[in-house]
Amino acid sequence: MAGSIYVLNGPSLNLLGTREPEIYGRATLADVEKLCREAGKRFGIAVEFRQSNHEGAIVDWIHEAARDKALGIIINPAGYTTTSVAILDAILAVKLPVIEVHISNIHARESFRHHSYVSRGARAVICGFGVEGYGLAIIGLAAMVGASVKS
Ligand code: CA2
Repeated sequence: MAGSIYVLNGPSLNLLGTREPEIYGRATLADVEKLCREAGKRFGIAVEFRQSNHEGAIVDWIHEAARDKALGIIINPAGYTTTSVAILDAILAVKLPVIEVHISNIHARESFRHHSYVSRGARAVICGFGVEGYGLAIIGLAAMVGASVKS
């Protein structure tokens, strides 16, 4: 493998596919993990896939990604998007390329979902593509770090 990327998921995303399917679809987090591993494999990139309901755990994993010399981070901060200076500070500290992903189109939803602290530290933001956004983020991150499709 050419290297690894961390895919980090915030609070309640462990419930994906079991609640509010009209907003988030029917795919489970296990389906998203599979999608990410398959997308990474096309570029020879290994995927560290994590989910936590705790802000500090996500901060620790951002630090871990840097220690492990990961190629970059894809993060769906979920509810921490609009509150977490701590996650933003961790992203700014590690200097890895970060792509922020949201399953739903946060800009077409309640106004409190529109402002993201995380976006200030992200190289790109993807929202509204459903769980396919994770695959698109991996393609985008691979392009950013110069990884090409393996034959
Ligand atoms: O659209 C997204 O991916 C969000 O990051 C999801 C967050 C929400 O707070 C953001 O505004 C947008 C909510 C994640 C909660 O996950 C659930 C998944 C399935 C059912 C219920 C909650």
